[in-house]
Amino acid sequence: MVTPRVVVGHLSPDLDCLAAIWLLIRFGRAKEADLAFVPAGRTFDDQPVDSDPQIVHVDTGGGRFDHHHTDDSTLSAAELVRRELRPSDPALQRLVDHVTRIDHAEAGAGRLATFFNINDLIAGYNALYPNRPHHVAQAMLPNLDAWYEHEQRQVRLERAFAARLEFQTRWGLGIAMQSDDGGSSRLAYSYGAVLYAYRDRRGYMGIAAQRRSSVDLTPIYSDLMQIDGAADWYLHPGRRLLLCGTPKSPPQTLSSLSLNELVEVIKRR
Ligand SMILES: [Mn+2]
Repeated sequence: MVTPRVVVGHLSPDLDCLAAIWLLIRFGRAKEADLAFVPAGRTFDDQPVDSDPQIVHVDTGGGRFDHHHTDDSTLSAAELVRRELRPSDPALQRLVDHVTRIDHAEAGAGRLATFFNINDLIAGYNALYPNRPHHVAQAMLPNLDAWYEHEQRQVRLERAFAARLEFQTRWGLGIAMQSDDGGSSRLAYSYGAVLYAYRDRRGYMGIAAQRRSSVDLTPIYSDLMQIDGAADWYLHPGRRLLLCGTPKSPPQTLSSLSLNELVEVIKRR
């Protein structure tokens, strides 16, 4: 793909349009390109779409990166750009998959109306800057960077989860995992664990139990005070969370236990 000179989206840009722009800027050498916004469906200066390879349209104009010629729910502008620029990046695939699903849900019944979500954020930017879609795009670029970072982390966590340790506790299945990013409650609980333990690259450790379980980590906390008393173990008042170091509260003293040793402590109870 040639270096774009102008990237063209539609007025009041939505998530799909913004994600496609972000992909071109981040992975498609469009960092220096001008952004332009036209009424949805139209083209830059009403020229035939894709007639100038340096003018790239996304989510409008009916060209190579517009999906409105089809009702294929696996397609979006962002997906078309992703396939062109970076077809085998698993984190990007996850991000764009969400974008595509959100794009089609919005066009359909609007089933996303639960908690405040990324569409609401974009709607807020479009309400703040109704005549300045460039502002909306500039505001959303770092959000998409952060989302991509998050998806890269999820991919790493899934890889680490594949090397998990499983063990039995008196409450049910326990899972232990060690990774740069620590553990993932979402992965552990969806796999059926009642409790999981983790250790991250900084040596932060923790044990967490499902909210609806009857797990009480108080005895394990007492044991840890005996054998690892110098470390900053903290038992949450709910008694289903036992932590030694979190990004919110870095510990003064890390645990001296390995993850396996922590699992042995858990198994004894
Ligand atoms: Mn779209």
